[in-house]
Amino acid sequence: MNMTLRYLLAVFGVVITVHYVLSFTHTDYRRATSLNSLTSHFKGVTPADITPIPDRYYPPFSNESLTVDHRANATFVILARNSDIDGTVRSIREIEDRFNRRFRYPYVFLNEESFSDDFKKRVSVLSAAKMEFGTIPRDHWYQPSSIDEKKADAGRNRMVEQGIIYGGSLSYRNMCRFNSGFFFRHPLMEKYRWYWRIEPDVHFHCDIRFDPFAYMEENNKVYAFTIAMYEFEKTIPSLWSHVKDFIKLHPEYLAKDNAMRFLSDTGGDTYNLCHFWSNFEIADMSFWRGEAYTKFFEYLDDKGGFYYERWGDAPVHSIAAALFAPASQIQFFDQIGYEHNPYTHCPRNEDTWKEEKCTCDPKRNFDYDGYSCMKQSAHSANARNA
Ligand SMILES: Nc1nc2c(ncn2[C@@H]2O[C@H](COP(=O)(O)OP(=O)(O)O)[C@@H](O)[C@H]2O)c(=O)[nH]1
Ligand SMILES: [Mg+2]
Repeated sequence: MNMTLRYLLAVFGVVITVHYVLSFTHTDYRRATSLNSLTSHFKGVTPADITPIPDRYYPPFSNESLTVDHRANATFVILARNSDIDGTVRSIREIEDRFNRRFRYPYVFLNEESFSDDFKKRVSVLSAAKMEFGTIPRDHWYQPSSIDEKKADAGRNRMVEQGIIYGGSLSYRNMCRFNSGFFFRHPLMEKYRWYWRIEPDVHFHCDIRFDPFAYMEENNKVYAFTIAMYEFEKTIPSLWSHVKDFIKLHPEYLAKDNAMRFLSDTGGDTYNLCHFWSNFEIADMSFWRGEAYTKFFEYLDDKGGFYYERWGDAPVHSIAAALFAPASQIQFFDQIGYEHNPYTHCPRNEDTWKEEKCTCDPKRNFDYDGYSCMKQSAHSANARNA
């Protein structure tokens, strides 16, 4: 073997050794150089990019106890009825096991009626974190007197005839309006900036060893999702025209580099029905409490569509996040395996799926479903320079 060849082999050997040592000792490095993340840069715009979470968001733990002191000003929020107790217990058990036994973020439970002693007792044994139970002020929940009840009743009947899910339900409409415009104004929520919305009977399929709140705060994110899909058009027939009117009235609220392309395939003329599935949300309440969203919600509420039609909090939140925040502030968390019947987001990154001991089947990941809006969400989530 001549000298040059020997020299080249020696250099090659050193590079390979360093690569393996770094892969073994540095999670960040392994993620950044794994085939999955290298190829993802060449996949074009579908589906949404996966941003690796740097190691510093994975705090070390000893004996499962909290060893970090930079927790965000954040809480879980769970809207539930007393009759939702069994599903609520199951959801909390899972988020505790997968995440919160390490982080101990507090919980706020909200209900338009007072929570029963049995409800409080059964959830309180599940976590060492603080739990608070709030009753929702009447005017934050019930149909306002400004709504024409005859028209609302006719709207409900029409939707029942059309076979629309929850079409005839008044309580569902109260819930959607509350989640759109009021949960972040509840006195128990006022002291917090960040929230993670959880519903009864959802599933967290993977360990979540990083702190999504800290990640979002430090990376200037506003809204995070795991599942994006199409809305039933018949529940929001007039919503988009009101959105367009509002934008004409208040063009100053449109963010530069917003995610209109997630919402519209026609430059804003028509709504493509894509929205983030809001039963999972991690977000910054200062966005909802800010001027743009406050005016937006008041404008929509005044149109009465929460009752005359059946506007969901998912399209309302999603449209606002996509238009009033830059696309780079919307975060897709591939790392969080999440299920709300009937759909599951299972991490696409195989390293995550393995390391976080996921129970979901990657083959049944909703991201790849024709009904998913992941294609469009590539336009909104995780700008590469974030
Ligand atoms: N307190 C209360 N919570 C409700 C009511 N209706 C729905 N919820 C809660 O609102 C959330 C969404 O309701 P859900 O029935 O899961 O709607 P879906 O996910 O759209 O099918 C869940 O957290 C429910 O527990 C209600 O009338 N009162
Ligand atoms: Mg639900």
